[in-house]
Amino acid sequence: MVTDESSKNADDLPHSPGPAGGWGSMKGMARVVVQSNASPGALDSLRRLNKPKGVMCMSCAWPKPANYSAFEFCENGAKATLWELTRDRCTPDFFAEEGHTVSELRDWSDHELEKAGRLTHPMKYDAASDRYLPIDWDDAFAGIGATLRDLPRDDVVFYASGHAGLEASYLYALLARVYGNNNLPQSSNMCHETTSVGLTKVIGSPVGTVTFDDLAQTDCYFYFGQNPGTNSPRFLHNLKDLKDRGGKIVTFNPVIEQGLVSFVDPQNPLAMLTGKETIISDQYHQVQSGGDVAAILGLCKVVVEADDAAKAAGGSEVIDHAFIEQHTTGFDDFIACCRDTDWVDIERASGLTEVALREAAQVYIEADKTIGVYGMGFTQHTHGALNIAMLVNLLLLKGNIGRPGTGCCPVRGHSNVQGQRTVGIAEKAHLVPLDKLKALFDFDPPTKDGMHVVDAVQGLIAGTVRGFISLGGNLVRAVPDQKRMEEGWAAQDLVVMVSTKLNRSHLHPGKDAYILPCLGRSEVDEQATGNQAVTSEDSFSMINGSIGHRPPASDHLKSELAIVTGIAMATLDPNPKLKWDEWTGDYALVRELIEATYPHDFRDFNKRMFEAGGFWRGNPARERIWKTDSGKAVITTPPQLTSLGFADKPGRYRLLTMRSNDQFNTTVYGYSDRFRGIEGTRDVVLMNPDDIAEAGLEDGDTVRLVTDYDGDDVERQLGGLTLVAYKLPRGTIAGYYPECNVLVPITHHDELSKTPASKSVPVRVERAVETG
Ligand SMILES: Nc1nc2c(c(=O)[nH]1)N[C@H]1C(S)=C(S)[C@@H](COP(=O)(O)OP(=O)(O)OC[C@H]3O[C@@H](n4cnc5c(=O)[nH]c(N)nc54)[C@H](O)[C@@H]3O)O[C@H]1N2
Ligand SMILES: Nc1nc2c(c(=O)[nH]1)N[C@H]1C(S)=C(S)[C@@H](COP(=O)(O)OP(=O)(O)OC[C@H]3O[C@@H](n4cnc5c(=O)[nH]c(N)nc54)[C@H](O)[C@@H]3O)O[C@H]1N2
Ligand SMILES: [Mo]
Repeated sequence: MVTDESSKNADDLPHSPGPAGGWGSMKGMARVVVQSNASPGALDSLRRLNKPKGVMCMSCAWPKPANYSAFEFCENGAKATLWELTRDRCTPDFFAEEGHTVSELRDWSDHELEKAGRLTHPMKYDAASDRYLPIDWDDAFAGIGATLRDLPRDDVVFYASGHAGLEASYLYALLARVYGNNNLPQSSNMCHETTSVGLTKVIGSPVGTVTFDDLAQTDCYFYFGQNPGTNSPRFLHNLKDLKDRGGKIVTFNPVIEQGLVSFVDPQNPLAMLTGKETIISDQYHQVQSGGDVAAILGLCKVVVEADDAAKAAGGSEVIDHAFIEQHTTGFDDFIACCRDTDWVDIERASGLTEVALREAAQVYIEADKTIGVYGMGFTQHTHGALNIAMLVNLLLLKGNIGRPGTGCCPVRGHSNVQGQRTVGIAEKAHLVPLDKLKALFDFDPPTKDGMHVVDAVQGLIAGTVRGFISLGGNLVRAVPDQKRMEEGWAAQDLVVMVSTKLNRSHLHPGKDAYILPCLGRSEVDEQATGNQAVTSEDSFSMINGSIGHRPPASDHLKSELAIVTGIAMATLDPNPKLKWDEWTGDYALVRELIEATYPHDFRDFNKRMFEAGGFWRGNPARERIWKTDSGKAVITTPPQLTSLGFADKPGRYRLLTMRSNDQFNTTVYGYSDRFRGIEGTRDVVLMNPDDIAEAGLEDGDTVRLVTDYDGDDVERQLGGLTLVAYKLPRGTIAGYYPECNVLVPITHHDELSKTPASKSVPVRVERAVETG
């Protein structure tokens, strides 16, 4: 149903949770200082966050400004840091305790598991006692190496969560290739792979085109499906800056996210004392899940009309025709589609009214410079790449890419997720300069494409994946079809997890299972040539060095890089060009290798790594050089009006899985989602009150969700959820990730990139069967 209710001026919105930032964020931080049992020196680490020669935050990938302020961190960056610097320890004694067999630990919540503290010793699973027992590093490496040498090369997967630095990541990818495969899936396969594939298709760049300078110069943000208040809070400062300059923000999101409503800068004493909040979104449009294709088509339709009218009246054009002519293909077909598509269809598919979309389009028409922002609300759909192509269409119409103050801004997740791809963690062989690797290291790199996360999970379910190395992350909990995947995971010959904290992926051990505990980024990484720095790449393609200062959580930890080289030396045949030992002693040597492999991106790497704000790797699309097949930016005519892969039918809802303000992915810090007013539990389903009434249910009922997927006959359900009446568009419901992962079918993914469509899962809502 389309009502004007779905679109609001910010002044009309409920402010009940209070603005993002402000005292709420101070309280949130204070609470986590207590909850995380942070070490006394942890606050010193916060002071150093995101500053040159300091620690680059281990939370999100939002860039670090060159002109940093005294406190260059946010509430959630602080939480991530303090969570890493906890005094709690998960020691061999923990694993030996009564009630701590692996089977028993499976009953613990994600929060309880990580709360056990930092892992301190390498551990190996012992099936006889169903416990992890301590093991020496040398024995662990030898055991892992022996099994890896026995396994068929194609059956082993080298997964990475986007956290480890560029140096460890480069060597990890090298290890996989010398071992003999390109099975290098990464967390971005569940995240911004849609960007890597979809954006490349239309503008020839796998990454965003904006930098901080653009944020400082823009007039306007069109903001889709990203939640800065929780997932990239430092962005709120840039949004506020724009508002202070009189710019406009227009938001499209099914959920009213507080960070996009209002913000009090916690670093501004006057604002804190007076509680003066900045209204962030001038317009907030509650598009239905999957409805952005139609919404953006509506915006473009208005732009085309306005351009026609201006031309007829002899006024100046709205569309930048000179740019379109010189730089794009597909324009004529697309504007024909804009003209031909009826408003009733746009309204039905978006859930927004023509009036609301006209109001939004007017802001776009009037702004000289616009930036388009998006996150998981775009990428995690069956036709997620189409969402991205539509946003690019909108931007291209007015030449809003490759001009100062404009561009396309995907907001990345993990702090080094983008960089790991840059330095070779890639399952697609053509993305890697294999000839350079061959010349540098004197081996024949495999040329066959490796597995994506979705392929790996399917391989695990089918029993064809037999060995799994995991550089960070918690894949068992992060992927779709978690229940089915657990069995396949446990049937493997070898599972090796390089981790800082205990998680669910440790609790389904294969025949041989190892937990290899590593240093966190905030800790001193002492090697033969002294304390080592590591580097990472943020959402704006800026490369930053990071140096840990805290004493390690245990004397038995190794760095991620040292663990990678330890496995390599125990597994691979000797080769004088592979100097694993030397590289471990001096990470600067690894940076030289990265520079030799990617000379254009990493020129003078060791010299430039501590430049304030980082050094820029460059992006041709920003210079209007389009590395597409046609050499031009592609304007896409949408073949359909939603990004959904299924039809609506009575009783079928679109479930979007979301993050709370108290988690980092599968790491659950606590149970307070204060921006959404949900406290004390994560077992909830949010639903529009009219939908609740129509389904014959009541607010507060206990319900279960049942997947209603046409693609297979597998039964998927999740019970014990409390129904919460919530202001959502009709037909769209929301629940938390990772709890809802059992409901997501592994084959339900973006058609181009295979990114799981976790923001539109077809489900039914059923009242829980009364027992007793
Ligand atoms: N504190 C904290 N920070 C994090 C993370 C964390 O878990 N906690 N995770 C990190 C990672 S790996 C990532 S990828 C990012 C994730 O950051 P985001 O990209 O913000 O991801 P989500 O929180 O999953 O949800 C995105 C938003 O999309 C909206 N949405 C859902 N469906 C649709 C739709 O169809 N259309 C539109 N327009 N909007 C929709 C949701 O309501 C939500 O506001 O954050 C990173 N930073
Ligand atoms: N339904 C649904 N599913 C989703 C999503 C969604 O929105 N909805 N989001 C997807 C997204 S965007 C992503 S990125 C994935 C995330 O998937 P992953 O990246 O695999 O998972 P994380 O939860 O980030 O990993 C947490 C674990 O990382 C380890 N860790 C923490 N710090 C370090 C470190 O410094 N080094 C090492 N080696 N290990 C460390 C800890 O042991 C911790 O338990 O999940 C995806 N799954
Ligand atoms: Mo992510």
